[in-house]
Amino acid sequence: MDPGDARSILEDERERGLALIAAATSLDDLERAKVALLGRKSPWSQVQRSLGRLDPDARRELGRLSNEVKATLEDAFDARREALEGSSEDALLEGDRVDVTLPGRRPRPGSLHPLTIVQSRIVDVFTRMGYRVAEGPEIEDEWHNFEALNIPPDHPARTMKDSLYVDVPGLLLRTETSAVQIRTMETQQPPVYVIVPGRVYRREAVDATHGSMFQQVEGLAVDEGISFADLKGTLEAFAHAMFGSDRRVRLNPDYFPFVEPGAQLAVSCFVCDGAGCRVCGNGWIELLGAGMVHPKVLENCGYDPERYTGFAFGLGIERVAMPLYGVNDLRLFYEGDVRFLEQFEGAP
Ligand code: 2NL
Repeated sequence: MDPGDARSILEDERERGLALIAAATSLDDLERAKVALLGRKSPWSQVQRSLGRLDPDARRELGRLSNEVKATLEDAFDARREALEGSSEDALLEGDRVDVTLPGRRPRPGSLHPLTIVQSRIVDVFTRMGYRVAEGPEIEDEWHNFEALNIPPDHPARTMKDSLYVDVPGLLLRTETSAVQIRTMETQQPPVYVIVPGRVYRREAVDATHGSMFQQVEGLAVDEGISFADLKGTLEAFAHAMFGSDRRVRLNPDYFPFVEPGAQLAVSCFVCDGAGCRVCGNGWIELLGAGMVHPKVLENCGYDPERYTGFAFGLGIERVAMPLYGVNDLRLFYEGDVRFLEQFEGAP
């Protein structure tokens, strides 16, 4: 290569290179410019390779120029890379920018589950009468769940068909919260006035009015001189507090092994006042089972049935909530559908 040509190529490349580097708008652009200017096939590399064939004076002079051009371009690359890196960071920051002046997105307020609302209303009615709240384990032994409640081993409620047993022999998911009242009586002397909310479990097919789990509130009063009239008066006061003071109540005979006598309490329908409608069917809403505590149950807990008497009752919260809110399918309470649940926002 002619030394004059080599010189002018190097000088051109310096100009072209500085312009190319300045025009690069991204780090990729810049990398491509570097290959074009100083890569193996670049004009600068061709001049570099031809230096060895020049005479010593020209080689020294052009060698110095070639190194100068390379150093100039590399400095320009480095400066441009720093500028581009800075601006890509700016772009990232810009993308993450938060406009603190925008109005906030208000989170949906949660609300109490309808069964929770009804449960606390029921419990409140009794705590205002002086009852204490008692709670206990959901996995029970056969003594507290059956034996102490006067449910003998051959009773149908005992079979696997109606109960859900766990893998430990003798333990099952409680079928009623009565076990908690048994535990209360075992550990304290009368007078006992307790209200017991909780989940109970049955081996039943799920349909509109039954589930394998339901929520119960049971009550127990044991003292000297408690009569069936106390049972009726207490439950009437409860019905009035839940459904309004115009309600009438009636007791029909019923059987539960842990009470004697046993009864079913119904309240006149608050929609049709006893005439019969969609909510109640025949004018009466069956609310709960109740009765005078069986003497054997008192005895099983170490109480003297000659001295103490008591009444007890048990209700499914769903049974109270359904007529109260006009819900006709129990499964709605357990599906977690927000369209159903949001209707109870702010419910009393
Ligand atoms: C119902 C009926 C009832 C009881 C529960 C009870 C508890 C003890 C002693 C005597 Cl420790 N009785 N509980 C009494 C009558 C009925 O429940 O249909 N529940 C959903």
